Amino acid sequence: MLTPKVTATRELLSLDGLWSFAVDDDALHTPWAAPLQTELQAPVPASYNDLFIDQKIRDHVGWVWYQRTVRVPRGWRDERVLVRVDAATHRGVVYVDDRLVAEHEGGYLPFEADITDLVTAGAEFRLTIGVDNRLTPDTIPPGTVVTRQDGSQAQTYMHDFYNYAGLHRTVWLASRPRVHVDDVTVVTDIDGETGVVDYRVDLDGDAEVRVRLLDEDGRAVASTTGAAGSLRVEAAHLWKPGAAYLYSLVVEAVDGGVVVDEYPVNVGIRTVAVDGGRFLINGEPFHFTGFGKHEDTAVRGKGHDNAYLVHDFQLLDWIGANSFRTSHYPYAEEVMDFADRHGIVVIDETAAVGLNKKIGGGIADMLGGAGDKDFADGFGPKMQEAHKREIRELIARDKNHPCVVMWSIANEPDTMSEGTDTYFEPLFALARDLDPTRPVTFVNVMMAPPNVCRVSKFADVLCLNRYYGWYVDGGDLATAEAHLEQELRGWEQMYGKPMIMTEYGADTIAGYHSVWDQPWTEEYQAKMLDVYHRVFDRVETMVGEQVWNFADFQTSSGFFRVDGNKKGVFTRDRKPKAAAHALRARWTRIIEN
Ligand code: GCB
Repeated sequence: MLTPKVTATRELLSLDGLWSFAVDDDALHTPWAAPLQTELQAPVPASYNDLFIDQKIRDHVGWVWYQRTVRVPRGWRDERVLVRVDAATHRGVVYVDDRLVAEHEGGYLPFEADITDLVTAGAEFRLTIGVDNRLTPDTIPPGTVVTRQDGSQAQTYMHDFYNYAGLHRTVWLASRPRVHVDDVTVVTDIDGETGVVDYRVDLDGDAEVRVRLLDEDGRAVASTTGAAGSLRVEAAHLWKPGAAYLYSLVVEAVDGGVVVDEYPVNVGIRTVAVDGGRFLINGEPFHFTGFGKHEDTAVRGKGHDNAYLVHDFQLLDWIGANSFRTSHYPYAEEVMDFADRHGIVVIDETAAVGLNKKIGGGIADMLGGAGDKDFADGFGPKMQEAHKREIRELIARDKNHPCVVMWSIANEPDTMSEGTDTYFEPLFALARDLDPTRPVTFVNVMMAPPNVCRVSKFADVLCLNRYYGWYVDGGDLATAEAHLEQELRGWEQMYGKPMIMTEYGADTIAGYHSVWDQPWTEEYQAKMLDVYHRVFDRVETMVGEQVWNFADFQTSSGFFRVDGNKKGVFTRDRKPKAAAHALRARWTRIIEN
């Protein structure tokens, strides 16, 4: 499914703004059938949880409803009309007047419906979107709805971020020609000084395909015809980390000499490869610096916000981060486009987080936490189906982004237990089948060291989350350093694959200080990261370091989280803690070399 765009043949209307909003309760029967009876309005995009001073809304389990009227532009008489929802977390249904037009599961990926036959150019219709925030043992991510003493329902889950819900990204009304470009796939290669751009176009309807590749000045540097082919660009500008260059592949569907559809795709010419213990971009060893992030800000929760997008990337640049991981779900397409444009490297992760009944709220089960101990259906065929769908939809959405250098199919799943290898093997195969050009990985949990993990053998790159000096050896940095080095050497010896530390960090209260090795202080966070860096510098196959986390973020409540997770190097409102300055000194040195 192509991202909606305005082109010579396509128009687009953002439906963002204030919508009528209601929480589903017994009184609300068919909320789509009539104007929503409610006093509330909610902004799109935003999570609804933190908007209202109402605990019931914040903790609501189940459906909520968004509604507005939409007028179809009068000029769209001869066009197909689509509604596109960039994200409905975690399940969405769309009604045009009283007709159901789309249903979708998976809270972080888009879906659309062709509503041409139900609407009239120039006229209004009622658009109602239902969003269900429930997670079950079969969903990705998984969770369990439990019934409290008073009979009300509560959502529990194993992952360590708040279960924000709602319409987190833009809702679009889009026009599309009847005969149109349905999909475009681009794969690039480098042949000496020449850039190679292989493309494939899927059309809906009969037409000829014409493509031309424009450089950043809009000059055509190559062109050809046909639904699939290869373009060669002499003296190509490569897409490089920190120095992006984007060509535009303009695809045209031509019928009887008339361009009936036009669709452009940004193309960064670059290669990605794993070679022994090295990770190569354009044939050169690449060392990842950066973070695991979250889509998370005060009040709007997981709602996409372009101001934070720009500011976060400014901070990444300032601190010397050349990469991030979309922990723990696919991010808004605006983020991916921005990373393409600004040369930031992305490890693109599915929403498969918390597939681990030995973890509660991100923490090993020994601490109690919110973990669901009866997660008996975990790793069943239903979950595997959902997991496959997440991989398919993620790769379909993001396959053309040069910033994406690797797929991460899960974060910290149980890979210790019997059967987890048979669960994961087909998922790796699927990802490789869908995209043979990028390495595929998953993120390994501390409970599954090299001799225990049953799944690392399938990964092209070892991505490890480690908390020596925090959950283990807390406050004892000397022992943490020894344990960390011992484990990394174990991985190196057993696999020899490139390794990235995809999480390491310490909860830190901004403004809390000590001259001692005192967990939660700014000094301790900086010192602990230093310990890791010393070890990384001694281990040859370490090809990356992504601190947990870019910024403080909200989690479910519990005695182990004080207003959320405080492992941010920046506060939730993006103020630097002391560690930010230390990281900046190290990373600017690394990326300049
Ligand atoms: C992890 C998880 C991450 C948590 C983090 C923590 O291993 O991957 O989601 O937030 O630990 O801070 O505990």
